[in-house]
Amino acid sequence: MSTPFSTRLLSALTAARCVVAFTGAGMSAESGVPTFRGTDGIWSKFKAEELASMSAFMKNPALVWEWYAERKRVISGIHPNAGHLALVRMQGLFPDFAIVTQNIDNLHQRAGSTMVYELHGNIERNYCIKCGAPASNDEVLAQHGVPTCARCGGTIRPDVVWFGEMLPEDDWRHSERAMSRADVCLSIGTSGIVYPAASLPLLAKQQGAFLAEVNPERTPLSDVADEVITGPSGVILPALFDQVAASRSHSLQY
Ligand code: BV8
Ligand code: ZN
Repeated sequence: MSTPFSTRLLSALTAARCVVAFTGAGMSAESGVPTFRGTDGIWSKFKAEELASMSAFMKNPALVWEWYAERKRVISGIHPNAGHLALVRMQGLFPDFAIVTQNIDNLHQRAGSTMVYELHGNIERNYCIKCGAPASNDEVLAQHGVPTCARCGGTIRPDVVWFGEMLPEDDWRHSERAMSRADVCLSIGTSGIVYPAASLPLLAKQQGAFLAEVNPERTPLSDVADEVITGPSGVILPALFDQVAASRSHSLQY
């Protein structure tokens, strides 16, 4: 594919010490995971507050579990795509590289990325609301309806952040620090409307990072970004890796 990247982006990445990738559901679209707000988005069938909130869970735990069990089954049957793999290779190019993801699908880790901060939890983890005991997907999916804790009989929930819930403190702090020291922030496959996550690329930019967006559509972030790269991450990221790897090895020789 012809390079859609500006010299400004390529020189920022060639000179960069710290690069942070901020990813959303669009990162996994080419793996077959439906996004939240796109035309085929999951939310299009449901409204967020109907399912991804503690009040929805207390009101109708069976419906919420039906939705998560279905998503767990979808996610267990798919694989990281070329975009995930390109970010694994990018990690090897920079002395300081991190992924801050809103995704709960575990695909960055399955692709081989090791510096991953999960802002909204992980669908492969579950825990008992009463005693906090962790429960595996095998355990919860083996039970029909609302799974209960083997230790205390309490109700089990997915280990994800629901609307109105706090984000995990450690991951949040590490993400803020990474954004504050980033030379380049790549915002990939996110509509940028869920807060406080969506404030992170803005923080990076305020601290002086070059902010590039990878998305087939424009988002609220597009007007703030230094570079908007229009296209699917599974195609853009491998091409970007190739260009940056070549440019960085060239600059090391001279
Ligand atoms: C909190 C986990 C407070 C669960 C999720 C009004 C204004 C501002 C904020 C609020 C407000 N009202 C309420 C709030 C707060 C609320 C919020 O932001 N609501 C939004 C909807 C307005 N936030 C919260 O409640 C957060 N908590 O605020 O707590 C608090 C404070 C103190 C003390 C106690 C409490 C918690 C938010 C977390 C919710 N959990 N997920 C689950 O997944 O089941 S959010 C959910 O949305 C996912 O995590 C998802 O990642 C996230 C963001 O969506 P995106 O990832 O961006 O996905 P989306 O589909 O939207 O976009 C996909 C993009 O990809 C599109 O742009 C598309 O063009 C693009 N794309 C498509 N294909 C490709 C592609 N890109 C690249 N390549 C492709 N091939
Ligand atoms: Zn328990």
